[in-house]
Amino acid sequence: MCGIAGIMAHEPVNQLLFDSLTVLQHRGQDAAGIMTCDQGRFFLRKSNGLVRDVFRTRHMKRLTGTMGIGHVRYPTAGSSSEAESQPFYVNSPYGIALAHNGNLTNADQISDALFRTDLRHINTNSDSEVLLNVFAHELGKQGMSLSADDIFSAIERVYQRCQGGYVAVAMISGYGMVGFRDPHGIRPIVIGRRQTAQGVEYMIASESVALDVVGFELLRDLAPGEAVYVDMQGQLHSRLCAPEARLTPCIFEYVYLARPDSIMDGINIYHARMHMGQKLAEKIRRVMPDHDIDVVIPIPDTSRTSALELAQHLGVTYREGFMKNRYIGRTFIMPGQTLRKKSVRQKLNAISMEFKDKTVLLVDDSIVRGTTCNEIIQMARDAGARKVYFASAAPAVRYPNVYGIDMPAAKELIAHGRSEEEVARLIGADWLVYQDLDDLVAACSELNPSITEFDCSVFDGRYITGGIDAGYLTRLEAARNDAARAGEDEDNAAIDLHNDSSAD
Ligand code: PIN
Repeated sequence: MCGIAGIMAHEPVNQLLFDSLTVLQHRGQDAAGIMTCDQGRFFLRKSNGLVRDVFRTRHMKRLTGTMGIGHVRYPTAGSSSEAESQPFYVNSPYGIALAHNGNLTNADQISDALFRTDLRHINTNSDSEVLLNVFAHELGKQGMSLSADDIFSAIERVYQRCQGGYVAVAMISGYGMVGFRDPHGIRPIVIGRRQTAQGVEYMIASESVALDVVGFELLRDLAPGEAVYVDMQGQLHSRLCAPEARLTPCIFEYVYLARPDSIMDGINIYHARMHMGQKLAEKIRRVMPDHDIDVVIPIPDTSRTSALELAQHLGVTYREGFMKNRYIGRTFIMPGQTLRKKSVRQKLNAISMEFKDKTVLLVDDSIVRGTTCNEIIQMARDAGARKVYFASAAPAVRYPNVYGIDMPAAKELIAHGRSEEEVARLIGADWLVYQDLDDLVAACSELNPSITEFDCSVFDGRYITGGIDAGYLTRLEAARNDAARAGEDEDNAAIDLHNDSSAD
């Protein structure tokens, strides 16, 4: 999972991009980058680390220009080296920079064809570099100067060649800014505008919160298979570039990935999470009508919204039983299982009086590997709980994600091939309740009934794009294991071109 932003303005965009990447930081904390364009020249700063650490004043000063794109990364497939942080750049044709979120499921085949047929060299393991080179190659076929139609024709062919879930924002030197979204609309992307004294300005971003913080108003989500182009005069062009496009957004964005104050494909994330809590309460009433729950306690932060609604609908007290050290990163987002395990007790501490002699229902947004909830349940018992029940606002995560979320090998998912009772036993809960998938879908689609289908592959193993077989999943798993190893070895960087990586 990554975050992207692009701005075409009448004023310098460096600070605007910095601010929008900071508010997208939850989408990736591994690396950050900004590339701006000033009078046809590109300026780049990217490095491993948080936004606030990657960009120092001297880097910001060099990022001049009124057009720019930015990226925050969590590595999925590929390595976590600095050279593979984004944006990426190619110098032909025109000079193109691109920032990408998602995963191309046929990157290996494309990479091969790019080398053999298109005579393009890919210098990293990143599918984002593949996407950029396909885009560049297809643009190159359009001839000497580019019209909006030329750009859209190139993107039509990008959609034909690239499978998977992906969104991208790109800059073409001398021509403007482009945004596009895969024909299934799996990953999110929005466009916004701002009226200034000098004219209209446009911004493209992963989530609407990024528009909010820099004063852009949300125009809409990009449609699946759509492309938008803002030319150098600030004119917005758009076209549907995939004939068979159909919106099936990733449902996990609503469960956990997106910020609650974002609106994604017309669905308010906060509201969707409230609905998840209501539906879960209804299920608990159904399956355990004589429950003995004394108190509902959320596992901060994401689950608070659904836990509060759940408690209210169940008529049970809601209490904050865990305090979180806000200066520690999110557990889910840290690479490396050992690190993940170790950080739970550093991150959360129990308020004993809320647990003592009580039957508690702990609520989390999801159970992925099951390692943190295992620790947390033990903490609840140590704090004196009589019984510990556990509720997951999402159904059991049983299958890997291939569309850009770090949900690794099936065997690492605690619910893969296991019944709910087995999971309950493994995490040490006295009782476990998962959200039903139909209820999760309803919790979201009730807020935008025009969406009839979501990508629910992590729950049901149905990969909406097709083309995913056991062989692909095995290769992805191997790539992720390599990535984890590479992450531990910071010195493995490939030749890092064009980057202002001057020491801090
Ligand atoms: C944590 C959100 N959420 C907590 C992410 C843990 C799965 N995990 C997914 C639960 S926060 S595990 O709100 O951002 O702090 O099952 O893999 O152990």
